Order: sequence, then structure tokens, then C-alpha cells
Amino acid sequence: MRPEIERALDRLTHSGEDCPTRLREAIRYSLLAPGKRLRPLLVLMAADACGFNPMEGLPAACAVEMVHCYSLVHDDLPAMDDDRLRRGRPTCHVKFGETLAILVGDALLAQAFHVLCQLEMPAEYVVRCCRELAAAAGPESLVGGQVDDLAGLPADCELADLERIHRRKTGALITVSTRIGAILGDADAPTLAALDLYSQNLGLAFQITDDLLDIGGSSIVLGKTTGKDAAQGKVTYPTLLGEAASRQRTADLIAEARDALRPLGYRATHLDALAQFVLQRDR
Ligand code: GRG
Repeated sequence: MRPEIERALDRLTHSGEDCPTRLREAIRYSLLAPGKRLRPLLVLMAADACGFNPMEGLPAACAVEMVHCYSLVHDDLPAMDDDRLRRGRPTCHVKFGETLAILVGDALLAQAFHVLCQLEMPAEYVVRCCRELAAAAGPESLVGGQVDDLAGLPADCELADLERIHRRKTGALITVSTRIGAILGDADAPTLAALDLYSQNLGLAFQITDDLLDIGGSSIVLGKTTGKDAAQGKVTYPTLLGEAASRQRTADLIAEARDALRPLGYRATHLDALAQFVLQRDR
């Protein structure tokens, strides 16, 4: 499904007569850079697990990736995380300047909803997808989590404080990905609940792995700067739990995510493989 996602992202950002050339170039530079495409894959795999043709879900998958990419471009800005390397390339503001990078993020966020509205589905489904994505990107989720993350936590905070940040900053976009897939596939309540449980566990495991890779991962393989959390004195899973316990927690969360898929049987094969990828990932 990854090649189809790449082609759809390319197609959706290819034209648009009135879009300034440099803006288009900067949008495509960030969006088409080699990301893992975890979130769009989750949309399509969840849709598939619910019996919906994943190819018809491509606009929704691309919309979630656009929101994710906007958040990366803005997070990298000097006013936020001030990073110079992303997806193996100089960050958007390093390459195109800060003003254009801010506008790339703005454009991607708006375009995400425009693209979502291209779903060829009854309006009621489109509205539900828009509502879910807007909530996941908004002040109670992605943006709120980012605000609290930037403010930082005291070294003696509880694990629950850290998890509250990650549930919003990282988890919300991951959970909404499977929720949108479930909406497309007209999932019943038990299936939606199973997918929620899967993606909540997956999202937390993904974040803990991210913290561990920031310590032990390779900047070249990851395509982003490592060692930043320690340099900023940030509270992370490894600082609160230690590395070994953090690894164990990741394994437990992935086991729980995979367990949650059981009621879906063979239909969830792809989602199951994706959970194993998150456990083993080195980028
Ligand atoms: C600017 C509102 C706003 C939010 C920024 C994305 C983000 C929130 C912060 C980036 C820092 C960070 C460690 C976030 C946790 C989520 C995360 C691991 C993002 C990177 O996602 P990947 O690894 O990236 O899926 P690719 O490049 O593969 O798509």
C-alpha cells in the first residue's frame, strides 16, 4: 500500500495554478521526503480490516499524512524544537527559510481537509472523518500535547503526566488513523473499540521507541538528530523508567495491541504486521 500512498501524495501536490512555485516546491520537499507513512498505512489497513477497498480510502490516508507533516515542519522551527535534520534532509526552514516553512505547515493543514473532502462517500461519512481529524489535530490533542511538551515536565513527575502528553502529541494522530479507517469501513462498535485499543497501545509503544532511539539510534538511519532529549534535559520514558523497563513496556504494549486485534481474525493481518514493525523499528 506504500507505493499507492506515495503516488497519491505526489498527485495531490502536483498542480494548482495559483500556488506559488516556491511554496509548491517546499510543500513537496517536506511531504514527499521519505517518511515511514505509518499513519496513512494505518488508515488503509484499518479500512481493509473492515472490508473497505483501501484504494478508495487514499484521500483520507493522505489527509492524515498532511496533518502529520505540517506538525513536523512546525515542530522543527527555531521557535519550537529548532531542528536541522528531518527525514534525512535539511529541515524545511533550513532549506526554504522560516517564513515559508510556517506557510508550508499552514497550507498542509488546510489542504488536508480539502483532500479529505475528496472522498467519494456519502457526506455523512466525510463529515465524521473531518470531525475526527479536526479533533485529533486541535487544542485538546496534537496542539495541546505540543504546548505541554514544550513547557516541559519536572524531573519528579509521574509517568501518567508523561503519558498524558504523549497520548495527545503522538497518540491522537495514530488513533485517529484507525478510527478514520473504521468509519470508512462502517465498522460496528466492537470493531471500533478493538481498533481504538490497538492504536492506543501502538501509539504509546511508538513514542517509547522514539525515546529509546533518541538515545541509542543512528542519526543517519533515523534521518533526524539524535541525543536531543538528553541535551535538553527532557523527561522521557527512559529517564523515568530506565532503558530496560522502557523496552519491556514497549513489548508489553505491542503484545496488548496485537491481542486487541484478535476479534478481527485474519482481516487484521496487515495491522498485526505493522505492530511488529513498531516493536522492531530502527528508524
Ligand atoms: C507543531 C502542533 C505541532 C505539533 C508537533 C510532531 C510533533 C508534534 C513533534 C515532533 C517530535 C516528536 C518526537 C513527536 C512524537 C511523534 C513522532 C515520533 C513523530 C515522528 O513521526 P514518524 O517517526 O516520522 O512517524 P516520519 O518522518 O517517519 O513520518
